[in-house]
Amino acid sequence: MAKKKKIRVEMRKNRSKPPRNKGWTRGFQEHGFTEVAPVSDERVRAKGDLSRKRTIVQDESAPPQVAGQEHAEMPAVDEVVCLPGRVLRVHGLQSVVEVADGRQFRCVVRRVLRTMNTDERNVVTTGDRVWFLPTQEDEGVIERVEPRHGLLTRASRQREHVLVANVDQVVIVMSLVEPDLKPHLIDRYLVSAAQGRIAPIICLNKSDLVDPVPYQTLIGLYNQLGIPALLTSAATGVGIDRLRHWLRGRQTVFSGQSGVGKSSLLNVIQPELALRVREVSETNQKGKHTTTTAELIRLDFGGWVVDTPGIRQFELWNIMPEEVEGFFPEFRPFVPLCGYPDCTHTHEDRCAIKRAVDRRQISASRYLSYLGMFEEKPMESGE
Ligand SMILES: Nc1nc2c(ncn2[C@@H]2O[C@H](COP(=O)(O)OP(=O)(O)O)[C@@H](O)[C@H]2O)c(=O)[nH]1
Ligand SMILES: [Mg+2]
Ligand SMILES: [Zn+2]
Repeated sequence: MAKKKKIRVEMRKNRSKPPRNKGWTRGFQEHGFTEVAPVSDERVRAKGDLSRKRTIVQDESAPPQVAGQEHAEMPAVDEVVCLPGRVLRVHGLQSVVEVADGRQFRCVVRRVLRTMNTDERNVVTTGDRVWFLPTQEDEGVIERVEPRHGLLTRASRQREHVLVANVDQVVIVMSLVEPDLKPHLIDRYLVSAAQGRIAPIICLNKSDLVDPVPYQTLIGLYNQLGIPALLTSAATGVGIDRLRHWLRGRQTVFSGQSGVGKSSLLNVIQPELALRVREVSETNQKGKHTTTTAELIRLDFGGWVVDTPGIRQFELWNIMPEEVEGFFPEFRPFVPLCGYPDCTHTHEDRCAIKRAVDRRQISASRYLSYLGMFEEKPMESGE
């Protein structure tokens, strides 16, 4: 979370700063003044105007632009009357916010915040840290959304949709079969995690249904890239202890196409979750239960998890073709060896990346993932 400072502010309508004499600090340095006279040429105001003050909470420094939010415009809040909390889930215009003592409030978002973003769904998202004004025992109005870090987003109808905010890591769940493993989809999820600054963990589930030995090569490939990858089974419990170990004390989002076993894994990790996972499910037309909204769930052994709904089409948000290369760290040593400084590693004849693929120094599967993303082909996740 960004550092906060508490400041005393003047409550006045006119927010323009009074003009200051900029020369006085220079005078201090040059002449060694021990005392600086009050700046005399500031406009004089009626005293009553300046004496009404209150404490507010603000970002200490201007935060970097983070996807899906315009922090600079976020209003300060009155911390005497507002409460800080965490958004557990969002239902349309209402969000459920939990405060430190565990109380939950149903909150709407102050209209001024809603108009700050063109994509209304992004104003408040699961995982957000907010300040809200309690209006009733269990109701309130969200006045401020804190700057986000660790975002999982997806492109949805030409807009960015933030699925969850303020998480440390993403467990990318893939099944070996039913549905079949799609290595290129793993690479897309990895790019998306890197974009949102979330550490990835790859979980290859349903390992009870096939011989898992042939998949060790793939696990080795990702481990070499510094990404933990493991085989799991929600049916037999394989890998669950390791997964639990990685989740302890952290904020984790489970991501992956529908049917790979995200909810099942969570239910094995913490059996009491069963009910709560079902709570956020809805029956679709086919009469099948699916998770429809992301919900933040507290783990008994410390930490939080978020189960996400399946994503129909995995489109990357806001990546220029020339930026794709940067998400493939194993390309880096070869890029300077390409024959052209602006080599795209696609059609060029003197391309060091292509040579490295031929020599198996770069995985052919990863290179194909690169090509797919470079050409910006959205990928069916086969839902
Ligand atoms: N054999 C086997 N089936 C699994 C495993 N994990 C999940 N399933 C089944 O796969 C289906 C989809 O699981 P679900 O948890 O709803 O997937 P989600 O859409 O990713 O949340 C269900 O029928 C589960 O029982 C596993 O490890 N092994
Ligand atoms: Mg599910
Ligand atoms: Zn090249």
